[in-house]
Amino acid sequence: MKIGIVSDSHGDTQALDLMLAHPEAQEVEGWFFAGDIAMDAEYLAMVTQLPVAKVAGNNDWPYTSLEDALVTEIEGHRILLTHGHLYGVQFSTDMLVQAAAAQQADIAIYGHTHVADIQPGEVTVLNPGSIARPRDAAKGSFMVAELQADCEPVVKLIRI
Ligand SMILES: [Mn+2]
Repeated sequence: MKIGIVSDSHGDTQALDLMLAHPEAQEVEGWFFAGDIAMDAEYLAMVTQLPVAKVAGNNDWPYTSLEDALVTEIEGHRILLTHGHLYGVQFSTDMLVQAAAAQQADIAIYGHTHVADIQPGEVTVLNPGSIARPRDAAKGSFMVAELQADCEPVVKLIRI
C-alpha cells in the first residue's frame, strides 16, 4: 500500500493542490499529515476522499482535540506520527526514535523543521519537509512510501 506523507502547509492549499496533481500522488491510498495546520489536513481529506491521519503542530493550538502523536498500523508496520516540536527535532531526532521504539513503532514521521529527512534504521525516520515553506530547497516537498509486510518501506521524496 502506498501512503502519502505531507507536513507544514501552513494554510497554503494551492501547494496541496499542486501536490495532488503530481503523478506520484495518484496512487496514494491514505495520507499522513504531520501538523501545521490542521485545517489543511481537513482540506486534504475533503478533496481526496481518502483517510488522513493528522496530529497537532505547534501552530495548531486552537485545535485542542487533536492528538500530539498517533500510532497507526499498516501492512504490519507501526507508524508513529507527530509534529516533532515536543521531541526537540530542531536539534536531533534521538528523542523521536526513542518514543517510536517505546511504542514498538518501526516508522516515525515528523515535520516542523521544514527540512526533508530520510533515516533508515531500526526505526525509519521520515520528514517530508514542508509542502509550502521549504527551508532546504526552492520547491516544497512531500513523500510517497510503499509499505509491504516484512519489507523496509520504499520512500520517495518528491518536489512540487
Ligand atoms: Mn511547526
